[in-house]
Amino acid sequence: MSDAPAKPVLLTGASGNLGRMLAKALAAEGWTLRLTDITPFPDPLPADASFVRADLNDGVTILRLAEGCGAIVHLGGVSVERPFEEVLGPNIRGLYHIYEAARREHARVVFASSNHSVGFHERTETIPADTQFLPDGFYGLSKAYGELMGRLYWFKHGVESMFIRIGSSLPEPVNARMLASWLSYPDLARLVVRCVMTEKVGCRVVWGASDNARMTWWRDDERDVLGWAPRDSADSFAGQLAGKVSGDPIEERYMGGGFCSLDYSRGEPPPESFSRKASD
Ligand code: 15L
Repeated sequence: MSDAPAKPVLLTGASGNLGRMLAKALAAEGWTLRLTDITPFPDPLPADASFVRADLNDGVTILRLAEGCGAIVHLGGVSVERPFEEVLGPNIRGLYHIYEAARREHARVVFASSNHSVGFHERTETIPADTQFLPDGFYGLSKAYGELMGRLYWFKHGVESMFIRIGSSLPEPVNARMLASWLSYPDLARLVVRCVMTEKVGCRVVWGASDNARMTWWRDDERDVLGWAPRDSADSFAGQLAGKVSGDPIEERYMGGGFCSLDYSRGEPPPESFSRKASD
């Protein structure tokens, strides 16, 4: 795909599904990787990779792990909706540790943001990357916070960030929603490569979805700066998945799907979308 970066790359959340996939894919590109996670790395270590078990709450260890790195690919932290107290440590304080490390090392951050930072936008909308954050839970809120943290560090300290608002990155889409939101593993790996290897990026957002015909939700991001375009598509799964819907009106109404209906206690949903009528 491309040359390897001159300096090592720190990959957090390395033991998760996306971390394991990226560790393998980036190592195959000849990258020198420092892998970290709070749980042990379950696979054989790829060539030129090391692994250190660490908690994102532990700022001193994060600083040490980032020493000499040119980029931090940050997938670590809570990756699903959880109670606030569980999200707080890894996703809020932990993110501060990542950005402090990036500031000290003059490293770029590639942040695994999420569609759940904007999950309460309606599926009938087509939103640009600079849309309002409408998080659909504490997890989505932590991703919005992460993007704002990146902006703070860019404007105040010149730390570069690429925010990838990942849709649904799984080996295959598994329901009708993912016919829109799916991001294939190879498309994600190629995107991360471009996020690290592109010479100057500043601080930008890219929607993380494959070339899906149903992907009418997200537009106008900054992929052109990276020279990235998705190559895969969920379309061939449409026959088997188009009818795979939840029956839950909240889940099916909003982009964030099941994260929106989780712990939903509003009663009647607002009659109009937030973008059209903010006061509802
Ligand atoms: C995410 O951000 C989650 O990490 C993942 O578990 C999926 O639920 C995905 O979003 C999604 O929206 O499908």
